[in-house]
Amino acid sequence: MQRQCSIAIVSALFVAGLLAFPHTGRCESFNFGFETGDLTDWTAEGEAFEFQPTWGDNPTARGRGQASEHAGDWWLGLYEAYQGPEIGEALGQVAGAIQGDGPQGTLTSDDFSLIGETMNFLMGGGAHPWVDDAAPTCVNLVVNGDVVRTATGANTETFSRQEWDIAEFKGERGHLVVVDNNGGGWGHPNFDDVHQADASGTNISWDRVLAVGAQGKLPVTWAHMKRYY
Ligand SMILES: [Ca+2]
Ligand SMILES: [Ca+2]
Repeated sequence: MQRQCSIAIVSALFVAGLLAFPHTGRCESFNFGFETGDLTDWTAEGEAFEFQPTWGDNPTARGRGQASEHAGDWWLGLYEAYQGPEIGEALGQVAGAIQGDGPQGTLTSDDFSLIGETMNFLMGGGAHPWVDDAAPTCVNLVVNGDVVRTATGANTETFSRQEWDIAEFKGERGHLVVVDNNGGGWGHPNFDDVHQADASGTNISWDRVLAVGAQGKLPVTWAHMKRYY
């Protein structure tokens, strides 16, 4: 009887846990470096992302003299219009093809939990800041509807890694927005390979980030509940 009662209590707690943490238990990933070859986990508005992500060192392929130095095979390079030897060439694209600075738009990531001390990423392209430029090219971190961090390139196609201190947002949810509001000179951002890192500077796996539910707590799983059984 006692055992049946324990089972009933544990079952009730487990169901309650699932209801409280509806996003838990899923096998998720986040397209942090665009290595899916598409914009999975991101939502595009406008025309700027029609040919994204781009594949390989397309600036070198077009003779720009500024190697991209991206991570993996794929990255956001909003001047480019080459989606690689499979997807791109099936669409009639050739290596070195461009869309130029004209197109504009935004790309917004899915929400995720902020659990790190810092966030780091590869940033390139134009140096038009979110603040004080009517036509920004940048990447923003948005928390509770506010742009709390922002970064631009340095007017070069070549990536360099940048880092934000995000410790004060621990336990909050946020998302990234890649902004191209500029159709003129250096009117495009480049972006790739974003991570949160712990106090030692070690990147936190996205699997671990995604295991933290929308309420900012670790998910309740059957393994957790069995401790009470
Ligand atoms: Ca990449
Ligand atoms: Ca543009």
